[in-house]
Amino acid sequence: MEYKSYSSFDPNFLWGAGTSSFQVEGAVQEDGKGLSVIDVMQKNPDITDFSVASDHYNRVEEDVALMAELGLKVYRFSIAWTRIFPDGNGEVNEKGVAFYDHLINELIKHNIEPLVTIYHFDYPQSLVEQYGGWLSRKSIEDYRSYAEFLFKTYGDRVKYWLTINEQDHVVRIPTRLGLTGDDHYEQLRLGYQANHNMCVATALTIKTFQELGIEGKIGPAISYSMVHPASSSPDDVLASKDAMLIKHNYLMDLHCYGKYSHMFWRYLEERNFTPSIEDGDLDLMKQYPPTMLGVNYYFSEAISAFPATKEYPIGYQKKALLPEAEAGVFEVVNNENLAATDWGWEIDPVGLRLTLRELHERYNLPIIITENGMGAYDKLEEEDVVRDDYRISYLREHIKQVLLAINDGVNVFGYCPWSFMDIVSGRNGMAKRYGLVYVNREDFDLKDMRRIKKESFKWYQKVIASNGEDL
Ligand code: BGP
Repeated sequence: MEYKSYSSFDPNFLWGAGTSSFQVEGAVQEDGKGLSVIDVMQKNPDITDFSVASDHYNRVEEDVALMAELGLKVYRFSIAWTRIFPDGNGEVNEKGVAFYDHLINELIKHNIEPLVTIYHFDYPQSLVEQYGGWLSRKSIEDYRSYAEFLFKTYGDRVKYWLTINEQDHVVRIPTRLGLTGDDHYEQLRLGYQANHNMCVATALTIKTFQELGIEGKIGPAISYSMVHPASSSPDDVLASKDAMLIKHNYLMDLHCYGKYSHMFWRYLEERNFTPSIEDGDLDLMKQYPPTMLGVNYYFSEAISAFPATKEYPIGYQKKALLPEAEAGVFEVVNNENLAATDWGWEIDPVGLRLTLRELHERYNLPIIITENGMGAYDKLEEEDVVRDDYRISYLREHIKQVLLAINDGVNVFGYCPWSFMDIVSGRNGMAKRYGLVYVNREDFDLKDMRRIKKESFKWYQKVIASNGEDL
């Protein structure tokens, strides 16, 4: 029997790169833009705020020309909800609409596909003040009608739409829900209600997208870090399966099947985290599943059993950004087999192949990798040289695994390194650079913000020109 093996990428493979509105644009209150929870809640005196970021708002033509020089086939960016609707609903801000119209036209002019993230963490602060934001079911219609406005305004030129970026991060990082205080468990309880409302909003938005007859694909951009059992001990294997469910698959089961699995619902019940569900919610999700999937992959995690004890009773969570450990369920431990970045993220290209296979087997959707990259302390040397060979090696090894996953039968149609240019890291300021293009500013010194092509830019230019042959 003749087995087809893919020794190279499809000629139409979408080589891209990505950013997000709040991390790249700046101009947080210019031209009528309203405040988001990021502008209001995410204040960390040790790192820069997002008021200037990479000043992309004022440098669109220059930046898109650089994307064209790089040879991008697709550019992933997010639309700031409060540039379009400063209060999240109600009045439209025409200058905000015009900004994205101009960006999309510039991309089309350079034959670059726009890949739009409808909402990437920067939720309207006004909706939090009006009714508690995602905690209230009112959030569902406001999100759907915002998305509908975007479809009607840009749907003639935008074929790829990402509904919500990393919904699990929104749920687990209270400030992104506009929550204050430090009652971790109460915030989680509220978070799972917000999660349910976001899933209903996503399904209704996909319904609207289809009813409008918009050409193209739509789906969430999920964060997915592969997990490995820390040892072959059956308890560690069980813990790794539970971790996969609690960190990732609970959400994809809702988006794709409108289902709270028996184990996940029990997990929620045991902790009094169960959300209120209205008749028809789950059927809606089941009826309007995503037609594509954006996958954000950076690292894998080794998982060990974490038996509950008197000191750490069942359900105890080490207060962490994302579920890092929960007594009676699992704990993330170091993986001695892997090197890590300066921020301790374990570098695991094979984990990307495993992630793609897992998603293919469970959900069978076309996939575009919407984030994959290495944050590092890049150094600008004499004559504007940035020797980020570590980033070239990281991206090269992950791209190799994407082709292997395609050989395994996974439908991957694009790859977008994070990030096109240096941007403000959500939690680490300017120091944690991801860009293929260096932006000459520091956290507290704007310098001249000039753009400088890193060694990885020149390398990726060849990768794209050779359709992935010249790695
Ligand atoms: C993802 C977000 C991106 C970006 C990335 C890197 O969660 O979608 O916005 O922040 O993580 O994270 P960090 O900047 O914290 O290294």
